[in-house]
Amino acid sequence: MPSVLITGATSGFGKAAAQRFAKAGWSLILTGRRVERLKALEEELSGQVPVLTLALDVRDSDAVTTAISGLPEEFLPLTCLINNAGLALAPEPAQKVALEDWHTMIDTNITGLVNVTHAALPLLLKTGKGASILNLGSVAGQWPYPGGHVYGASKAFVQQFSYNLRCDLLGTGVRVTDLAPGMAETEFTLVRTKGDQAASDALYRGTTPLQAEDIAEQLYYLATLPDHININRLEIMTVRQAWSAFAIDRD
Ligand code: NDP
Ligand code: 8X3
Repeated sequence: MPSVLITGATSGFGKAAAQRFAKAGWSLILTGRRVERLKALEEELSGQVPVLTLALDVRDSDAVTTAISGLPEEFLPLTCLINNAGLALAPEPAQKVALEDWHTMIDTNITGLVNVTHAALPLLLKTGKGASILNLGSVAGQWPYPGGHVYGASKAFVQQFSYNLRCDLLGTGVRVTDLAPGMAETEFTLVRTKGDQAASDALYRGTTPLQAEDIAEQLYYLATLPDHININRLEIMTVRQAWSAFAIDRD
């Protein structure tokens, strides 16, 4: 039975991915900080497949290394790592943002992602052919927009780190993909606005954002491609989102 390790499984894409992979019979290793949500997901899915929940902050490299290097045999070989845990904060212009918010994004989206990757790599290499690392990037990693500052830059890191990993993993059979979604309705905007439900609802109102299940379907597709295929980057948007014109400062 293949197994998948999903970071940030307590909400949004991670939770939907857990449900999608469970439907296909994969063993699940689910992580996140909110223990009650992990337990609820375990209760929901453990009737279908083996589920291991690990309460983990991806920023804590010692905890990450200990947890992943100590995975029980029942959950090995590890076939897929989904580096999904991440967040945006502070939608205000850069000059108005608290430094702490920038640090939190860097610590989670960059340091957390490399912590988990470093810990899981030996297991994925052992699996070899058919194994995958699926990194959640974002359209914000390639396309700048006001208020994107460190969030977009952290997702640009995810893209380049994914590509560079591909170079080093050449010949091992391990695939790496930067999956870059556009606007998707999850708790993402609630987190970004520090709990402003009205702002979150307003962003998604009157349009058709991607849903978490849409991204889970892409993750499952990427993880189950024939083992000689590597999709390097997959950018996906709702048809109701597109780029906009350059902004111009005028007198
Ligand atoms: P959610 O806020 O719904 O989910 C984020 C998940 O990340 C939660 O499960 C949360 O779990 C986890 N997480 C956050 N910080 C940490 C941490 N320090 N340690 C461990 N887990 C953490 O957002 P999405 O599902 O939308 O986002 C998932 C990923 O997709 C993120 O990387 C995001 O940047 C990216 N993305 C989102 C888009 C969108 O529009 N929604 C578009 C493009 C990319 P907990 O709080 O329990 O720790
Ligand atoms: C989240 C999508 O458009 O808010 O990564 O940057 S967007």
